[in-house]
Amino acid sequence: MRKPLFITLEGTEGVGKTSNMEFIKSILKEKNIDFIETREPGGTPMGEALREMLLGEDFKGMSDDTELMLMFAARAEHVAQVIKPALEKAQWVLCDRFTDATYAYQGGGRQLDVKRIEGLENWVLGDLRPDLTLLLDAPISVGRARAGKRSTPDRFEQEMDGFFNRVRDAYLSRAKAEPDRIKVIDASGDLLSVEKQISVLINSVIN
Ligand code: Z5A
Repeated sequence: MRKPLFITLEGTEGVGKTSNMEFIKSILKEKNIDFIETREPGGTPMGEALREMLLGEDFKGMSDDTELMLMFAARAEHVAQVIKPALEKAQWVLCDRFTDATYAYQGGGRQLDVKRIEGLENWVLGDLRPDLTLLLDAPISVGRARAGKRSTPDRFEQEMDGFFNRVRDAYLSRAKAEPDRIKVIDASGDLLSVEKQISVLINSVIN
C-alpha cells in the first residue's frame, strides 16, 4: 500500500493557500487518493476555539509567549485527534499551515527564540513532520493587496509590513535549509501559473 503523505501549505497572508488547496484536492480526487483537509490553527473543536482567541479581538494584547503556547496547544490536539489517526488509516493529510508557520510568525515575525519553538515542536510532534510543504511565496504587497479585498483584518493581519517581511524571510530561510521538503512556489503570478507549478510537484509525489 502507498504510504499516505502529510502535505502542508504555507505562505504569508493572501498568497493563495486556500485557492490552491482546492486545486490540490482536485488532483488527489482525480487520482482516487483518500485524503482529509484541515487547517491550523484549528482542525478540531478545541483548535477552532483557540483560533478564535488567537485571531479575534477579545485577547488582542496577549503576550507573544502565550500566543506561541496556544499555537502548540491547538497543534497537540490536532495531531492527536486528527492528523495521526488519518495517517494511520492511510489517508493523506492536506493541512493549511503547520509548524513552519510558527517558525515564520512567532520566530520571524515576533522574534521569539527559535530554540523554544524547536523544544515545543519536538515535544508535541515527536517524529511527525510533513512529507512535503508547498511554500507559496510572493512579495508582501501582492498578498496584502489580494487579501485586502476581503473582510476586516484579524489580529495578525493588523501587523505592519516589517512584521510580514520578517515572516517571509523566515519562511525562505527554512526552505533553503530543507530544500527536499519545502518547495518554494512563485505565487506572484496569476492562478494558472501557480497551479502549473503545484501540479508538477504534486504529481511527482503521487508517482
Ligand atoms: N499563524 C501563526 O502565527 N502561527 C502558526 O503556527 C499558525 C498560524 C499555524 C491564520 O492563518 C493566521 O494564523 C495567520 C498566521 C497565523 N495570519 N496571517 N496573516 P490563515 O491561513 O487562516 O490566514 P491567512 O494567511 O490570512 O490566509 P488567507 O488570507 O486566507 O490567505 P490565502 O489562503 O493564502 O489566500 P486565498 O484566500 O487563497 O487568496 C486571497 C485572495 O487572492 C482571493 O480573493 C483569491 O481569489 C485571490 N488569489 C489567490 N491567488 C491568486 C493569484 N495567483 N492571482 C490573483 N489572485 C489570487
